[in-house]
Amino acid sequence: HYTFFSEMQRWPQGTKELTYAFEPHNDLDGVVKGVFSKAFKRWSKVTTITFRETTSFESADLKIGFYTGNHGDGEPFDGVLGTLAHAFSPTNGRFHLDGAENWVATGNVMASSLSSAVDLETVAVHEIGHLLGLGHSSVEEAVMYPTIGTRTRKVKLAHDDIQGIQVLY
Ligand code: TQI
Ligand code: ZN
Ligand code: ZN
Repeated sequence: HYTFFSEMQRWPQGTKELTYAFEPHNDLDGVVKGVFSKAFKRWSKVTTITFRETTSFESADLKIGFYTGNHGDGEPFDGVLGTLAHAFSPTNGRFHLDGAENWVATGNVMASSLSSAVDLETVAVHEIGHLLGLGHSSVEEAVMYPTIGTRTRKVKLAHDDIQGIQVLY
């Protein structure tokens, strides 16, 4: 069953659109940005919120960036595997990914020759759930389930994820 981050933290009632931006220094390519766009669409389909990319990192609601090791928020990344990413609860909006992971943005993570390959969209969908206010689910099929293997892809929202987010939005 789904849970909430804490005390039903959510974006303000009536929020119709949230903007997102990428850390300018990361210089991400279109393939990577496309993965985030697809991940956001999965949540906008089942809520009343839409997501729009902006180039203004400072003023965006959701701030996405890849960082390694200590990056200034007291939650350092740990290199390959372990922590893959973290997101803060509403309305902080920070979404950090561990730049040391072997990210696969093409969707064919199962075919990767690297045993440590991690599917970017899978992690993005999960972390966006946190950004919107969901905690972890006890339902194994849910994208908000707290563990996943490497070379695994789980990007489709389960009924449990949808039920949880629709309590909030
Ligand atoms: N990062 C954890 C996560 O997002 C951070 C975390 C640890 C956390 N404990 C928490 C967040 C308690 C909220 C509440 O869950 S992670 C997965 C999964 C991670 C894990 O790097 O371990 C995904 C990031 F579910 F697959 F294991 C993304 Cl998809
Ligand atoms: Zn961080
Ligand atoms: Zn999580």
